[in-house]
Amino acid sequence: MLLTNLSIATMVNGYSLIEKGAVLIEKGVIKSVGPDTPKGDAVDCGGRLLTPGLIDCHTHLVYGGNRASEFEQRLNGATYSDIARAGGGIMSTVRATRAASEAELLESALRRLESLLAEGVTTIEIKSGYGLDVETEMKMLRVARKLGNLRRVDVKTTFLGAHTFPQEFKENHEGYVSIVCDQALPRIVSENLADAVDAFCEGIAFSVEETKSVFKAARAFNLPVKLHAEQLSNLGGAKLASRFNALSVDHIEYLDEDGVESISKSGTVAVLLPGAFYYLREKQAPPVAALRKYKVPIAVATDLNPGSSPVHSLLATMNMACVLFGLTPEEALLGVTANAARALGLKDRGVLREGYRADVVVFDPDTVADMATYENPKQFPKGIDYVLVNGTVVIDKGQHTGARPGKVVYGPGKRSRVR
Ligand code: DI6
Ligand code: FE
Repeated sequence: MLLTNLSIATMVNGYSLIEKGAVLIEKGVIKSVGPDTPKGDAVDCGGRLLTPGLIDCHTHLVYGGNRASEFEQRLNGATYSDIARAGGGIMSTVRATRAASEAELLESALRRLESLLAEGVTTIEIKSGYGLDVETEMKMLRVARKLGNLRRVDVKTTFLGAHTFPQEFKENHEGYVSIVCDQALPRIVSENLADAVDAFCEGIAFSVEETKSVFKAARAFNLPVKLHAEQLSNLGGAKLASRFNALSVDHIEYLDEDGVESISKSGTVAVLLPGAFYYLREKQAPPVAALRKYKVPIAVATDLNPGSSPVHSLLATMNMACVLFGLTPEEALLGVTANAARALGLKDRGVLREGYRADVVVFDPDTVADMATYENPKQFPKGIDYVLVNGTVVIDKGQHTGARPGKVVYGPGKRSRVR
């Protein structure tokens, strides 16, 4: 397949654009990217923008219940931490997720996933962390894996058993850390349910020492680690993460320059989550100037979750990263492509270059600034003309093609059917 007459954001060595380019795809892989050379058998893309498939590298897409009442409580003066300490917050979603069947979790997660896919997301990371017991954590991870079989999207899963301490272990932290490390993790590894391990290092969740135990256990199983760090306060989680060569530290509103310097040395990606900053009405923005100064790769993700970021749009999130954190549109695009791939440890995608996966998006907006402006797109859905995943066309002229793995039928006039 040859796509021609394109403006190509290759993202090779940072943001770079080929003004009039073409890309050749063969067997799911990019064969060549370069200047346009007119040929008969090509798809003329009318000068549109071609980017790597978008990567949402931090989500909590699988969960039960809803937390709208907490949004209301915060608007009446309660803080996110107050609500968590009173047994709401993450624990409220834990109760709903434990009560939900696997089929129910799958159904609700699919709806959220669809809205991301319609924007050109081709790889998504999904965390557990609303089970906080072995069975429910595994249930969440199985659902996440299944989503990748039901739709043309590559799903990477992350075990977040260390999201917070469940009610029954409030007074016995050691006991819960042991469940995470000695019971949940070995079973999750033996069933190949997780690609990485994450923790929430915060006053209302895991201390630095407790996080360290989880990281040690993860590394013993050869799983890479990531960390929710410095979201509400500066505990030094990012520094710990850098000592474990973490793939990423996420949120980092309260990260100081010292912390930025340490993650710059370990090659750890800074994942910014403007949806949570926006939704929780936070005041302290992440240290973007220091991240630039130390050349830390910056990624941007939705953090899609019911409590702090019920945001189902990666394009809107790019816009928030620009408006709230001052990223340029080019930085925002890097954040959902090349740097997002890095935050997941993926070396075969995120840039358009020979030998890489043919995950690409042709946008109706013609420039990166158009994308980040999030202006009303001309095409349905969401300004996407074409999406290719691994070389297979999954959106064609804005419409799903019905190219689905497995037994799910989806397309114009058809209802999706989940098995
Ligand atoms: N920080 C977050 O933004 C998510 N987890 C975390 O540690 C959301 C957690 C929630 O409120 O459900
Ligand atoms: Fe999160």
